[in-house]
Order: sequence, then C-alpha cells, then structure tokens
Amino acid sequence: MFYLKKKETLDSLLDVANKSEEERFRETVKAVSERLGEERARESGLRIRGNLAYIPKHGNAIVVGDLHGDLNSLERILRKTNFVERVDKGEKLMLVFLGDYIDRGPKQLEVLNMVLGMKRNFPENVVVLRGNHEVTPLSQSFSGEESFLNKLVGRYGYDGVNIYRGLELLFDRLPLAAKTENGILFVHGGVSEKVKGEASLIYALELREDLTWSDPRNISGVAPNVERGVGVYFGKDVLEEVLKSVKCNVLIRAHEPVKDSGEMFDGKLLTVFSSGMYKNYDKDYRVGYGYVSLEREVENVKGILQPL
Ligand SMILES: [Mn+2]
Repeated sequence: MFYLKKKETLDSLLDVANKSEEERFRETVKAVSERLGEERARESGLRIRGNLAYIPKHGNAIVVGDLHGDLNSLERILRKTNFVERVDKGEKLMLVFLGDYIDRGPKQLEVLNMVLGMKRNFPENVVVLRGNHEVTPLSQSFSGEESFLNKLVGRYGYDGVNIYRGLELLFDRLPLAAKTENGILFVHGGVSEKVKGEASLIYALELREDLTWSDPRNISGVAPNVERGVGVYFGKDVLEEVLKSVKCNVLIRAHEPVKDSGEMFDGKLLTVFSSGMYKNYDKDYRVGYGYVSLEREVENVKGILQPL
C-alpha cells in the first residue's frame, strides 16, 4: 500500500484531479482498491463486510450526494466545510460520498479523481459508496457523448486498458451501503422488501439494483420503478421494516434531484443531491450536502441538509 508521504492541501488535491494524468490516476485507483481490500479484513474502525461499510463513531459526517461530473460543487462543499484543514488538525470528521460521480457532467474524470484522491489521502475519514452509474463492465455503462466511457476513451484512448481494468476492480469493491453506530443507514438509491437484516445487506448481491436504483414514493409496499425500469418504488412501511431489521433509525440517500427539503416519511428519509448541473434543466432544484453527528443517536433527518 503506497500512501502519499507528502501532506496534500485542498488546492494540490484539486490540481491533481484537474490534470487527471494517466499515471497518477492509475496509481490512485490501485491505492484505493488496495485500501478497500484492507478495510474488508479489519476488525475495528472503518471497515467493510461484503456490500456493507461500518462507519465508527467519529465526530460528524459531511454527506455528498450525486456529483455527475460537477467538480465545482464538490470543491464548494470541501471549501465551505473546511474538511481538509479540520482533519489535518485532528478533528474527528468523516466524508461520506453516496455515489454517481460519473456520467453526464463536464468533469467526470476530474470528479472521480478527486473523490478517490480524498480517499487515498484520508483513508480513515472517507467513505465511497457505489451509485447506479459505477457500472461494471465499463462497456455496459451509460452510453452516448456525455458518458464516462466516452470521456475515458477521449482522454486516454482505447489503449488505456490498465485504467479500465483498474476501475472495474475498484467499482466492484465499493460498498453498496453504510451504517453508523448512531442509527443512520446510507445507500445511493433506496431499499426494497428484500432487505431483511444486516446479513442481507452484507451478502446479497442481488440487492445491488434495488439499493442503487430505487426511489421512495408515497405508496404502501413496493411497486415497479417504471420511470427507471430498474429497482423499485418503496413506501414508508417498507422503509420502517428495513430500518428496524438493520437497527437504524433513518435512511440518507441520493439519486434524485430534490426541490423541497428532501425530507420524506416523517423525517425517516433524506435525499441529498449535490450536482448543480441539473439546474440547467430546472432552477428550482436544491443542491446541497448533509452535515450530521456520528455520536448522538439520530432519530430524524431534520436539519441535516445544508444548502450549497
Ligand atoms: Mn443515481
């Protein structure tokens, strides 16, 4: 494992991400992959079992929703929260990314590089979840001009095979869910009736689509997710059952742009969306990040979403 020896500043990390040089990118992907392997073998601290990451009691967490190539939003969140300096000074602080780093936006390689750079530099303080866009094999991912694959090929050529394979290995190692000791469950999309206890989150590979593609709706039970064609719509009753079964109180997820507070189901669910590029389509979308305690029991999501 080659951690970086030199202390990086936010500006130097952004500079590395903006350049996205092939060799450095490949090293970062490899280093983070190795680190994720280590987290699977640990008994304490930040650790992963199967598809589930365990986040220790560690001060507060900054929660970042979909970025989709919006490096500007990520930079603003990091500047506003002063994450790098606070961690360097020894403050207990976590940074939880909820997935969807790539596709659609203008700086996809740069965002992925920045997210992975943060994990590489602050391995104990950063959690990187898998979104529905972090697809393997890469050849089956989102297609078209604004796809990540197109950006990868455009930048590194078809011969950038080491990066492609490295990224596939990395995406497959990203956890689908994370839980805290104070009652929070994090996923990219949502839950379904198939989540029955912690073991199902850890072992069930067939949950991947449900966890990364689903959306909450004011229904009872589950229904086919007709807008997306994958995953489900889930109601408050399903969420409550799932939360009880995994010993959590609230769900924090991303995946959908929000216009209001992002709160649903009487404060049991919060949607965090951090990509500003959707404002091009609708200026009412609310771009933000979450800020939440990892120490005090969290019973309600009220007050967690911070505007950006
Ligand atoms: Mn998504």
